[in-house]
Amino acid sequence: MTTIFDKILSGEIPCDEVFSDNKCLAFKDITPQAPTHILIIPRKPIPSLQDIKKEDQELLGHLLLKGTEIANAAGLESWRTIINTGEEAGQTVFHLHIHIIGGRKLSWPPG
Ligand code: IU
Repeated sequence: MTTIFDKILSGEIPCDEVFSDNKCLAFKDITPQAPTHILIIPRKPIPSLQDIKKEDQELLGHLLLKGTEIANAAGLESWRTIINTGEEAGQTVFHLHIHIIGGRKLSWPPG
């Protein structure tokens, strides 16, 4: 199924790009929940963490490593890394994405 993130990856829909390589794209969330709110998405169209395979292990590690690099480049000392999985957990776009959220005090537990 094609999602809006596929259209962002193809360039059909613009984004505020933060980082890009041959495995992933990072861009600013269109509805930021904090001063820094960046999404990291794989170029591979994996719908959610429910769908990951053993073969995706290296890609997932790559996304997390890039998340830390991107958070550091944004000047964050603290941040939250979130992957909503499934509708009840708040997933609205079914193309795997990692939220990097920071720049303000974050409360716990999440809603
Ligand atoms: P979620 O984990 O599936 O709820 O996150 C989807 C995010 O994608 C959410 O934070 C939206 O604001 C964000 N987003 C976006 O950045 N650009 C878009 O065109 C759309 C959603 I649609």
